[in-house]
Amino acid sequence: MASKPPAGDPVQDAPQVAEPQHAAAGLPAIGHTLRMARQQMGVRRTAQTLLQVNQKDGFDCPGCAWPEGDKRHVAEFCENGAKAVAEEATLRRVTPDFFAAHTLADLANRSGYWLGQQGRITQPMYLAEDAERYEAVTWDRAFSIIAEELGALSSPDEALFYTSGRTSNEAAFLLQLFAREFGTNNLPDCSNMCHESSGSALNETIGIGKGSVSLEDLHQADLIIVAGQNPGTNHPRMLSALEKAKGSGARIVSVNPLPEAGLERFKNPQTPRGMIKGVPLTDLFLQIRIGGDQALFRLLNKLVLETDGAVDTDFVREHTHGFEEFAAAARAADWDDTLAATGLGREEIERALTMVLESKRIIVCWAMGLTQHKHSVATIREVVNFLLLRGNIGRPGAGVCPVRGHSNVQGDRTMGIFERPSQAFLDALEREFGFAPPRHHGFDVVRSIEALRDGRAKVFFAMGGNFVGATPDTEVTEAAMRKARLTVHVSTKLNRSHAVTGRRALILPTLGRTDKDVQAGGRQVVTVEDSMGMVHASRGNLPPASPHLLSEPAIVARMARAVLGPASTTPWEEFEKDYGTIRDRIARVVPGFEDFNEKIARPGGFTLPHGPRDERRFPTTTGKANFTAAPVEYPEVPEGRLLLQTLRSHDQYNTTIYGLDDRYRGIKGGRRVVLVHPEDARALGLADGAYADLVSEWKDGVERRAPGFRVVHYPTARGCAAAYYPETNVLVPLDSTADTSNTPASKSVIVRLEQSPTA
Ligand SMILES: Nc1nc2c(c(=O)[nH]1)N[C@H]1C(S)=C(S)[C@@H](COP(=O)(O)OP(=O)(O)OC[C@H]3O[C@@H](n4cnc5c(=O)[nH]c(N)nc54)[C@H](O)[C@@H]3O)O[C@H]1N2
Ligand SMILES: Nc1nc2c(c(=O)[nH]1)N[C@H]1C(S)=C(S)[C@@H](COP(=O)(O)OP(=O)(O)OC[C@H]3O[C@@H](n4cnc5c(=O)[nH]c(N)nc54)[C@H](O)[C@@H]3O)O[C@H]1N2
Ligand SMILES: [Mo]
Repeated sequence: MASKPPAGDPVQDAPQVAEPQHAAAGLPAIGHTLRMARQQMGVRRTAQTLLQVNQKDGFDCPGCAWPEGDKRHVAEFCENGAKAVAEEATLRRVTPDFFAAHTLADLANRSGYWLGQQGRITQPMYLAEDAERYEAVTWDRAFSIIAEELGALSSPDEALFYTSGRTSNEAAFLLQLFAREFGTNNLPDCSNMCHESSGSALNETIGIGKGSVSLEDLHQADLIIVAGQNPGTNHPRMLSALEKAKGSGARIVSVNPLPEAGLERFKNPQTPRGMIKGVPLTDLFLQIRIGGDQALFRLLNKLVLETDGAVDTDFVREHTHGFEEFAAAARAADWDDTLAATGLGREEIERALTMVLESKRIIVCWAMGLTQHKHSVATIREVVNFLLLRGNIGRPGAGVCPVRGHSNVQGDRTMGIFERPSQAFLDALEREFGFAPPRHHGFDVVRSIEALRDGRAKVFFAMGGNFVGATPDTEVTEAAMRKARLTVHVSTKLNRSHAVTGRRALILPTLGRTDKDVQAGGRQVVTVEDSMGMVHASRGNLPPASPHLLSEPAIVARMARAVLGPASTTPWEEFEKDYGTIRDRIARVVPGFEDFNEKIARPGGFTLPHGPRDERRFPTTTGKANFTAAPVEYPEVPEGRLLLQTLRSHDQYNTTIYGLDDRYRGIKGGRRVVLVHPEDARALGLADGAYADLVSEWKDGVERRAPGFRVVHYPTARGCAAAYYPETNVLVPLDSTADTSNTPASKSVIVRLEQSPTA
């Protein structure tokens, strides 16, 4: 299997390489922001939108899920947030004329970058069976096509309802309600590929799958460990919080195979001093081998256990379970094994230990560098062990901080977008809506692809996202998708999933965060939940991209009426008219949302309850915080092979490509690059500037190949390599997933590099 860059693309991928940078943000970031925003939106709209981002009466930034502080700056956005806004608020349009001019084959031959650059989709479009192109369709006809195909299934479990994490709470609640009334728990979501490992590990150990810290906690911490995360690109506003923490005396340890510019030094564009000089953020950089984190935390735990007075014995006695078994496993940790697993030196680990022992309040932040490996759940459990040992949970300045991706991915899960809902949630739905929801588990993302591949699923519906672009094993996934009878995408902009479709396909264009949402009941607001469990309102203020768009809640409500018919007693029409009526139901179904409508009327919203954070109450099966004692694992890489992580450049939002540069890493004008340590590259006979095919090796013996990557000699950890997603998703085998969470292991792919003549 080989995946080539699309041939029909006018944009040339020709990377130029300079030295990586050592600081993030500052003046150049502002210049980039405004230039890109003006290109997409023009001068007036740029001013109109950017000043509304993350303000208390404005809209929630469709970028990342990092929270807003209480005192907001007039420009409460970052370079990459502004790019996300500009992408959505663009003045470019994809009209029916566009689809008349571009056949499906043509679209399938374009890059994701090109597709995204065409602009906002303006009308519902339909691809009939065997048709060469999409044609405009009315909304009524679109819903009747969905009703026809769903009605023809032999079981509701042959339908899949995917959600990406930009969807509002209101739309997410309606979608899961509709799916369950229709009869299935097949509600895969982007979280399955993202923080599922965090949710799995945290649910089991502390009883709630969410982070336990607030922004205030970060500001008060003595030590912040940032592991497997690149905030300078993916959560730029987090740098301000780290800067503030440092100002109050915190120290920062970065654990990463790559030296990431944002963690080295931050130039805060909101302060004059910051803009010029910047502040160094990282005190200790542990350049770990990919997948070495569990071993690192296990050894630190052993060393803490062996230090007199280092363990918070009161906390351990009163609030935890399983200490003895864990301590026995930790005491068995071995220096040599750890040094081999991590690639670190003994002195570095000892320095980290000293910092840990000197710190009363510790926070560990992490993202995809910890969640996308085979042993991710065990790794995050070890992080929890580490925090529990010294009582670093449920008190100020301490705790777990999984930093979420999509702006409402956490909220979507709270609203019930989950293929394995709790019985308590289903009971509450049943009580409130008077139907019997299905009780058996549904399919997650990987199982959905398998079901499509094996003909067990036939209709695929997506509330946002780019399923075929974001999922692993691109060729397998695309073939699976093409077997579907109907694929439906509720989207703002074009992407690969509109070009690789089932036998029939629909594109349903929708309002984005920045668009004004007016329904029969007046102007609507929606709500979102950030990475720290704060729920607040979001109000778009721009005239919608086209008069034909429907909001996400309206689309679900109308689909539900067309599919379920008069048999459904759910007031779908009311819901569409006035989202306040949806929130009234959420208030009665989801704990923590009592008086929802009143609470979001307050500026800044409200914080959801969190047992471990608020009162050291751990709603686990043991009623305590659980220590765990999994065997230590780390990837073993055969001779002559490298361990590849697939990650984000500075100019993309997941599969949405903003541009071809990765400024902080010194890459310009191209994305097909592979970053390799100079000595590893030399050992493989690959000069800087040589071209190579990336070939993944997996136990099924199938060859997965991504051709034509420019080799860049780069200071990554030894034995490791890095290349961008989604170009490399073709290399990630569908069944290479994390234990328990089933998240694709897209940060540990064993590859060989085969020299190729050129790009
Ligand atoms: N601008 C922008 N913002 C975004 C996104 C975007 O694409 N663009 N995506 C959003 C989403 S959905 C998400 S989930 C987040 C993603 O945010 P991140 O997780 O920061 O994103 P990645 O680029 O996947 O970076 C993973 C980081 O982990 C490191 N890493 C890889 N493997 C390991 C390992 O084994 N151990 C350790 N310690 N580190 C490792 C990598 O070097 C890299 O620094 O960002 C969100 N925000
Ligand atoms: N190899 C590899 N694969 C990965 C990852 C990785 O690190 N490596 N990361 C994984 C992670 S963390 C994630 S979260 C997933 C992301 O997976 P997805 O969330 O499915 O992908 P996105 O690229 O974020 O989706 C972009 C599309 O969303 C649509 N969209 C944007 N805004 C809106 C809106 O307001 N409403 C609607 N209805 N649609 C909208 C647009 O049409 C746009 O093209 O990818 C995963 N895949
Ligand atoms: Mo994500």
